[in-house]
This record gives sequence, C-alpha cells and structure tokens, in this order.
Amino acid sequence: PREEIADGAVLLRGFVRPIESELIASVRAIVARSPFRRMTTPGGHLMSVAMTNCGKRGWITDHTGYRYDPIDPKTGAPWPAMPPVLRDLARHAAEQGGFQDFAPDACLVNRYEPGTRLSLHQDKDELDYSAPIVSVSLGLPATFLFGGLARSDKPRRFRLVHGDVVVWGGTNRLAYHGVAPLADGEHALLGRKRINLTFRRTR
Ligand code: MD5
Ligand code: FE
Repeated sequence: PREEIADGAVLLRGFVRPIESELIASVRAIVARSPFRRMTTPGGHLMSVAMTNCGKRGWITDHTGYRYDPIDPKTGAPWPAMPPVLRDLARHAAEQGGFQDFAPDACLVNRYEPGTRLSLHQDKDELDYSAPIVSVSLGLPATFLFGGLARSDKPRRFRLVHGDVVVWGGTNRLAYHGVAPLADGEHALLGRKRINLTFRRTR
C-alpha cells in the first residue's frame, strides 16, 4: 500500500514489518556504541527527543549550532557504521517513492517516550535537497504534524504506526513538520517507546 500524502511524499504502511526484528537488533547495536542522549539547541533548549546516529555522518546540535559531524561528540569516536540492512531498506523505500539510487550517508535515530515531542521545523542542514529523506517508525504510534513550506501553514495530522515508512521528497522535502507529544502505551517489541530512523544524504 503506497499512499501519496503530498506532492513527492509517499507513505508506505507496514513496509518494514517483515524485518522488524533485524531493525530493532541494529538499533540496539548502534546504541551500545553511541548511546541515546538529549542535545541542546543553539537557543539553549534541551531537546525532548533523545538521539544518536549511525553512518558516515551524524546530526548534532549544541550551543554553537546544528551540523552533521563524522565524530560522536559524546564518545569522541566515529558514529557506528550503517548496518547493511538499514542502508538497503532506505534504498528500497526510496525506490518505492520514485527516487532511484538513494545512498544515505547519515541515519539519525530518534527516541520518543510518553510526552516527548518534536516542535515544527524544517530539515535543511543537508547540502543537496534533491535527495529524499526516508523515515521509519518503530514502537508506539505517533501523531505526525505535516505543515507546508511556510511555518504559518496549518499542519495536517497523520498517525504513524510501527512499521510505517515515509519517503519525503520533491517539493515537500522542505515542508515544516513535527511530532505531537507521544501518548503513553505499551508496544509488544519496544515497550513505552517510539523509535524513528531518518535516512539522509547530507552532501
Ligand atoms: C520523526 N523526525 O518522526 C521525524 C521523522 C527529524 C524528524 O523530523 O528531523 O529528525 S522525519 C520527517 C520529515 C523529514 C523531512 C521532511 C519532512 C518530514 N516533511 O517534509 O514533512 O522523528
Ligand atoms: Fe525533521
């Protein structure tokens, strides 16, 4: 099932259900080397989402700004390599969304717990907006807020559940978006958590 939710944005419901165990094992292996941590925005706010990364570069924020960096500032070591199962799933999902040869060099891993939210923002720290962003939802369901190209556009709400994948490309690559505070619940595989993987081509 392939739903075009906006121009260039395709929702693939249940796309990663067949490989859910491999994905969860990959996340555990990443987190064992580069743990989840809450980062501080340049404005001095502690983010509610806890993050880590895998791949050649990872997205970080601190008091100096947002950027992609090959080194995890928490460990001083490179981010864990992107496991082939993650790289391949991102490529196959992008193909379903109409983007051939997507080769992500970064995967940001977001952890939401009940009450965690992500306020409206654009993803614009990448150098080339022609590549899509592929987003994978695992664990508890979330209400995704999908706005327009102006911050003032009223966001539409989408429920994203375990196994769903969204390919964000085309004109909506730069749309404002966020996640409403996570509702409490219990997921059979992940407990009281939502994990989101976002695959990016940063340069
Ligand atoms: C999440 N994460 O559910 C979302 C999934 C982030 C973030 O937003 O920056 O870590 S990625 C959703 C996304 C990416 C790029 C464009 C658009 C949405 N969009 O046009 O709506 O944790
Ligand atoms: Fe984002």
